[in-house]
Parts: sequence; C-alpha cells; structure tokens
Amino acid sequence: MKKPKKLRVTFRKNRSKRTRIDDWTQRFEEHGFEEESEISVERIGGKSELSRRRTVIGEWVESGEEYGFTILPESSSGVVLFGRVLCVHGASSVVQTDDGRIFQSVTRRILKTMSTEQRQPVVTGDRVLIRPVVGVVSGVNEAMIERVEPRHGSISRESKHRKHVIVTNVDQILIVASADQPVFKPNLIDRLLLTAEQTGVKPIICINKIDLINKTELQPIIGVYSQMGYKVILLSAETGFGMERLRQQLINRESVVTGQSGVGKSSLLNMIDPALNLRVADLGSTQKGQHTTTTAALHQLSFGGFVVDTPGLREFMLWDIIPEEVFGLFRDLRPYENRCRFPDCTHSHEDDCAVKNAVAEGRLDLRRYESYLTIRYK
Ligand SMILES: Nc1nc2c(ncn2[C@@H]2O[C@H](COP(=O)(O)OP(=O)(O)OP(=O)(O)O)[C@@H](O)[C@H]2O)c(=O)[nH]1
Ligand SMILES: [Mg+2]
Ligand SMILES: [Zn+2]
Repeated sequence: MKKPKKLRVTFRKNRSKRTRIDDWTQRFEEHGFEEESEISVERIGGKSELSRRRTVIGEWVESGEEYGFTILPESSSGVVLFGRVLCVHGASSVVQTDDGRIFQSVTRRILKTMSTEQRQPVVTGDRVLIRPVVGVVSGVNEAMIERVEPRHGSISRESKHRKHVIVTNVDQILIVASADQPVFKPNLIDRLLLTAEQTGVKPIICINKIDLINKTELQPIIGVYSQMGYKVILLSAETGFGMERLRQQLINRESVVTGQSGVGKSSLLNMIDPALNLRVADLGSTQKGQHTTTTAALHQLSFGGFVVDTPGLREFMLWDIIPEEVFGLFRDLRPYENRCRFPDCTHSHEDDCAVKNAVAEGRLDLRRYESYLTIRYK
C-alpha cells in the first residue's frame, strides 16, 4: 500500500494566476463569510471570483480496493466529528457520531465530483468526518459529510452493469440460506463465498429454518463446507436453535448479513438482539419479489459490535471477479491447479483433467464442481 500523499488542487474556471491557500485563508478571516465560502466551494467553475480561486487540500488515498481523493477539513471551518454511516437514502445519509448522536447528513458535492471512479461517494458502513450544520430550526441534527475514510472489507455486486457497493468496513459476512421456504440454494452460498474469498471478509454460513426439515438431510453439504474450513451454523429463528452460537460469532465484530429474501435474516437478528426490533415478513406472505428489508442499514448490537441487515438478493451477480479468477477462489478446487494435462485446461471438456478425475473418484464434491462450471461459464 502506498503512503497517502497530500495534494493541493486548484479549481479555476480560466487560466488566471494561481492563488495560494494563504490568500484565501486570509480573506476568509477578514470577512468571515463562512456560509458564502461553503456555497462557492460547491459551485466549482461558478461566476464568483472566489470560486475560481478556491484551493482545496486533500489527499489521494489508496487502500487496496479503493482509490480516490478525499478533502481534508479546513481548520477554520468549525467543529468536525467522526462517525459511521448507518444508511443511505439517495443524497442523504444517517450518520452516528462516536458519541452516539444521530445526524441527517448530505454529502459535499465536491466529494462526489472528485470520486470519478465511484458511483457511490457514501455507502452504508463508511467512516466519515462530518461538520454539523448550525442553526437548524427543524429540530433534527443536520450535518455535511466532509470526508470519507478509505474503505476496507467492501461487499459489492453488479447492478445494471455497474458496481454497487452494498456495505463497507465489515470484517465478516454471514451468508444466510434457509433449509426450506424458500428452497435451499447452495449455489448462492458458493457465489457469496467467492466474494468473501476475494475481499478477505470472513464468511460464516448460516442455515436457518432447520425446524422445517430433518437435520440429517443437511449432513452431507455441511460436511463439504466444513472440510474446506468454513464455519457452518444451523439455526432456527422459530425455535431459537443455534442462537447462542450465532451471538458468540457477532460479539464485538462488524458483520453483514446477506442472502436471499425471506430466508430469515432480520428474524435471526431480532432473535439475538430483540432491541433491534427489525421489520420481518408477515407469516405466510411468500409473495415473490417482495423485500421486507429495503435498504442496507447498520445497527449497533447491545452486547457489542455492529451488524448490517441487507435486503434479500434475488440473484447475486459478482463484481470485480473475472472468469479466469473463479477457479482460484474455489477453496476445494484450488489445490488441483496446474495438475491437468493441458496447462490452459478449463476443467470442462478436456481429457486428463485432474479436477474431473477428482470428481469421478469422489475426492471433489460433484455439486461444487457443477457450481464452478455454472459460475465460470454462464
Ligand atoms: N419456520 C421458520 N420460519 C422462519 C424462521 N426464520 C424466519 N422465518 C419466517 O420467514 C419469513 C421471512 O423472514 P424475514 O426475517 O423477514 O426474512 P429476510 O431474510 O429478512 O427477508 P428480506 O428482508 O426480504 O430480505 C417470516 O415470515 C419469518 O417469520 C425460522 O427459523 N423458521
Ligand atoms: Mg429482512
Ligand atoms: Zn483440468
């Protein structure tokens, strides 16, 4: 990782003489036009002389998965607070500061302009620096997001051919499936596992609604995942089965809960921490395409830690994983790399393929192999 380096960026409408930051600061102090200066920052290339001369101090940040420019707050711009983005609704976000206060926040347009690579300048889980907006009559705390910290542990998917970051700054991902209603779909588990492998976020496989089936039916598949070193937890939000194990996994961690709609993600969270009081689907409402949870939202757990509940995924399109990478992200297939007759073996139709041989001999799980082919070639 490269060390962040500070830069000065000057926004100028024309090629008039460069203005040093000192001039601007001095003018600011002389006239005290804080509000006006704020507006002029937003109106890059606007008519006023001030906007053309505005110099912003910021730094280029690179943190493995993100690369962008963040604006550092001016020392003269008043109080700034650190916080966490709980959820995002269009242009406005709810931020909780480290001292527990909630702020309805908008993002400085300049942050959006600078982050050309990112469609979403602010996402759920972001660590931000905010500046409270004073003198608001509405009674709601309002603030301006001044800076977004570099991200780690982001879960993204593809949406309309673009990257959609669902959540960021998490250290584990709970991949929730249901044993039944909706029908058990291990392929979705496999897809989410690839994302976990790629991003380095620790996966925990949770199979909910085990009250609806005979547990022994799941033994083979639990065996397959456990052998690869993945943690698998059987649960029932109905009977409470497995709740203590799940709670132990969440204490003092930052987790995101993902999976198909209706598998019981919100129900599980309510069960382990009733204070969350999340909305869950009414009994018997199995209407297709209906999400009970509609936006990713971060919640503080009463026993320590944070959890992000997300809307159900219908089909999870992987982002940032190129087809050639898929094989190496399958933990069970990976050891067979470079063991086939052809160095460019795709492990689909070739003879003397170490992967296919392993499947034929029962050393590799057939369903996992088929899952690989589906993800790789469809
Ligand atoms: N039988 C049984 N039903 C459950 C269990 N957990 C949840 N349910 C039911 O499953 C339905 C869906 O639960 P939710 O918690 O809303 O599911 P979700 O995964 O949060 O769904 P989205 O928010 O749409 O993504 C509700 O009617 C729950 O009562 C369980 O362990 N057993
Ligand atoms: Mg939900
Ligand atoms: Zn092969």
